[in-house]
Parts: sequence; C-alpha cells; structure tokens
Amino acid sequence: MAPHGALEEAGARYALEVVKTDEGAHRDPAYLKLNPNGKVPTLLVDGGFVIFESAAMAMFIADRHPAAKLAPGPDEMARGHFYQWLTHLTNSLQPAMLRYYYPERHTADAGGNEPVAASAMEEIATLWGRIDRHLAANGPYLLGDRFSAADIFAYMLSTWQQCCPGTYERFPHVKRLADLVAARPAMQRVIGLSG
Ligand SMILES: N[C@@H](CCC(=O)N[C@@H](CS)C(=O)NCC(=O)O)C(=O)O
Repeated sequence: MAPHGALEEAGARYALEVVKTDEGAHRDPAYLKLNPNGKVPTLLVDGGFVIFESAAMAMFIADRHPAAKLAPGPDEMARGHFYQWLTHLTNSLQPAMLRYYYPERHTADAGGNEPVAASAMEEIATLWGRIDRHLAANGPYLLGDRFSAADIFAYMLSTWQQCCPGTYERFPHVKRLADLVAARPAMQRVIGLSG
C-alpha cells in the first residue's frame, strides 16, 4: 500500500500486479529473479529497473515526482526527519509487526510462537505510544503540518491491527493521522482497490 499510495499521490503512470502470497507466488522462480528476498512488493521501473524494499520505493517515487511534494527537498532540514520517520517505521515498527505475524521464524522452540508474538505485541504498543506522543506534540503529520510519504507508511501500518488491537482507540493522534491520510483523494482510490 505505501508505494502504491505514493504512486497514486504522484499521479504516476503505473500498473499493479497482484502477487498472491497466500498461494506462494512470491516464491516462484520468476518472482525471485526480481526480488530474491521473496517479499512483496517489488517495483519495476520502465520494465527493467527493479527495486525492492517498500520504503526505498517510497523515497524513489518522491524523488522522481518532486511536484507531488511527498518529501522535503534535499536542501531542506526537514528531509532529515523524513528519512528518520520512514526508516524508523520500516526498521522498528514493521519488523516488530512481522515478528508477530511470522513468530515461527524467530524461535526454534516447540511452543515458542506464543511468547514471540506476545513480546512483539508489547513492542508494537510501545512504539505506537511513542509515535502517538510525537504526533500529540508535533502533529498532525509526522513532519508537523506537512504531509509526506512517511505518513502513508504510518497509515498502512496502522491498519495492521491484529498485532495491536484497538490501535485507534489507544493512540488517538495516530488515528488523527490515519483519518487525514485516508481522506486524501489519491489514498481513497488506493483503499478502494485494496478494500
Ligand atoms: N521490508 C520489506 C518487508 C516486506 C514484507 O515482509 N512483506 C510481506 C508482506 S507485508 C511478505 O512479503 N511476506 C511474505 C513472506 O515473508 O513470506 C518491505 O518493506 O518491502
């Protein structure tokens, strides 16, 4: 959803191709040639140039479409905070969520899944709590009053609520950000497709 939202916000020309992970399509040899990690998503630019890692795609799309203002420019101090938040989301919050969803990859113990998922859940709530406090003091967006692709990423993760039940009730400033992002016409088109 994050790179998809960035493409739609940018008004880029693109086509979506669904990789059916529930059918194991992300492990097909043809897909692994594009993304050897066997993860979704993958971005193919102009047919031949391939990028994996959704945060990298979001930054790339922001740079290629400066008029869309999805990131502060390279000469602006705020660019540092844009990198900070996007990296934090993709390096801290998302991995904790993936630990929750794939606990078996983090334990060799029989019966180890539950404690791994439980500790991931605790970490997720701690991280959302910190983000919520940041947004309370400096929001409504991660960069203050300025929307960026990092907010799309935060919105996407906020919809993964099985790992953090009641995210929007517990973290009202995360909810405010999510509501603002979800109300954007470009994001409405993306949500309409994935919903
Ligand atoms: N850091 C990667 C994470 C990608 C990722 O883990 N995607 C999940 C879906 S949200 C996936 O492909 N899962 C399939 C698997 O790990 O087998 C990114 O942001 O692109």
